Amino acid sequence: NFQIEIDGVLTDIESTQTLLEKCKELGINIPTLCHHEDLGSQKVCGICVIECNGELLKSCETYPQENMIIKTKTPKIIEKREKILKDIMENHPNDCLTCEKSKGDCELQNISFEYNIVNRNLVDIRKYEIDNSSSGITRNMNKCILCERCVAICKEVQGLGIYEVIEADGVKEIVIKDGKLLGESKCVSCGQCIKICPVGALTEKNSVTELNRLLKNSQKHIVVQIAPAIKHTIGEEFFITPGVDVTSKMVGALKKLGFDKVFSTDFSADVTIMEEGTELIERLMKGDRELPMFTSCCPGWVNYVEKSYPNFIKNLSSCKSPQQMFGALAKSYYSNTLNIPKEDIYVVSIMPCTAKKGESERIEMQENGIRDVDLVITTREFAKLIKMNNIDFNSLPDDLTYDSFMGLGSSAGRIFGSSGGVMEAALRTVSHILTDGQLKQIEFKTLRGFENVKSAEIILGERKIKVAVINGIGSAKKVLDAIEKNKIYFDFIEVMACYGGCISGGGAPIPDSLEVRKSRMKGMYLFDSNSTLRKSHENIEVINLYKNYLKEPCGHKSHHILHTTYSN
Ligand code: HC1
Ligand code: SF4
Ligand code: SF4
Repeated sequence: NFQIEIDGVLTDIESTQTLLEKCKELGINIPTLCHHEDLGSQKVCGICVIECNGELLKSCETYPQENMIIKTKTPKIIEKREKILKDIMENHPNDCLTCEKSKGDCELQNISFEYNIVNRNLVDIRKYEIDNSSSGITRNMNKCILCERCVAICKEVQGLGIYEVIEADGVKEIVIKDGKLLGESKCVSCGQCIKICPVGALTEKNSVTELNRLLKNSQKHIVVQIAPAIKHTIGEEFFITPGVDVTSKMVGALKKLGFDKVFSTDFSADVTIMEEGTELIERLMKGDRELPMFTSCCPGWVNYVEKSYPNFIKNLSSCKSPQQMFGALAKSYYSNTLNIPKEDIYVVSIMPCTAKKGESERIEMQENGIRDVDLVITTREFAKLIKMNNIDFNSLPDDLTYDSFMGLGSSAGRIFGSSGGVMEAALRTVSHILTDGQLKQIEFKTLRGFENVKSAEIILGERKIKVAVINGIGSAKKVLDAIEKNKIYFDFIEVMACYGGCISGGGAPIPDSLEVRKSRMKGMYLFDSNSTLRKSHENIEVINLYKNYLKEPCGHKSHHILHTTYSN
């Protein structure tokens, strides 16, 4: 360890700590455009310079030495940062007013504001075609500032490596490997690169403009479902602490926006548990289908299996995701019960996920041209919709609930949004069935949290089952390789493509640091521990669905409406 001087104050610093890390710890603001706490490798932008014994050094790659005297805001530093920002701005389009990352999510805009740098480009400097080939992501390389964060997160965290850096004649570019468009590549649409891109070069495909128009003009009966994670994250867009459940305000906003019915995906998550739990028991008992069974609710994960590990397609549960189950039930059960033709019903989803857009467009998720889910917006787009319509979110009432009869969800359905939650919800119901209600355990805490791979052995009546929960595509790859080589065995595996589960989805509010994600997860489990309805099979709206319509889980009608097939 060393003792060094930073801005005139003596401080202790570990030899392995960079000066950037130390300054952040001391609360000294050092701007960064390429460095990010989730990543390690890229050190390219240079804006984090500090003065060390009179010399300018990048703080992200400088480690302490004897007798260091550090200054963090001298005229020399400011001049260097201004120069870097001006160079970037000279090559940056001047369309901040319409940029998706405007209003706080663009780090370049925020830092430029702080350093009083104005983008004065009057000519159109665009040279790249905008890549709209992906169902979930728009890639506009005209805005790219070459920070390499997208390259790093996709390779280091997600284990995919869709992007690469190339350099020719001194010109650097970020491209998709093999010269492909994003939609043609093995990208799973997880959207993690969108959240980490400091500018508007990577954004979700915009569906909010279309939805806003529809809400004002359409004659259709428009129903909306809200994913579990939204309830604990949308508040952040309105300065509410991460994790706080803002269900009532959200319902209030959706009513004001003109939706005919406001429902919850927690309801169809409970239905998923009935179907997936039954499917698991069938696979375990009959032994005639492949184990392990994988959850199928995360479309990023399903995309990954289809594109990169097709041998495991047979292991995916045949259940549609809760989003799609909701849509399919809206166009059958709901349509029949209220006598509204399904052609006249328009289903909107609010999801924390960019891959959900593509899931809703799949050919398997429609019948005779009628889609289960008609349009998906992300959490960030939902916030935009509220702001576009001048709704004061914080002043909305605190006593509103969802409409019946597809609005009630158990807290098992709610915890779907956190890594480990789908597994825990399934175990609550599967254990009830297999032990005739004898196993009283509700909480499976070893399966919660941010560890890459969590596992447990659970005795259910006569049988011991081995389960695992996987956080992120990068970790899934390692487990799949080990299963293929017969090095490990599991009966049932939950996989979520995003680190922490849907609370960290590609459509979540920005920024979503680990600290923010932890608060979101905590909020979700707090809701669960305070709930009096903690098991999917005890949800009265689900019981009524089976009594009045489906008859039994995995029965004939369920198979037709709620189950699916995969392709490669
Ligand atoms: Fe999810 Fe799911 S939990 S996938 O994370 O199974 O997106 O929140 O809606 O469908 O319920 C997302 C969240 C969501 C589905 C459920
Ligand atoms: Fe990689 Fe996910 Fe971005 Fe696709 S969406 S490029 S898989 S990080
Ligand atoms: Fe950085 Fe975004 Fe460009 Fe990727 S696309 S290099 S994250 S600016």
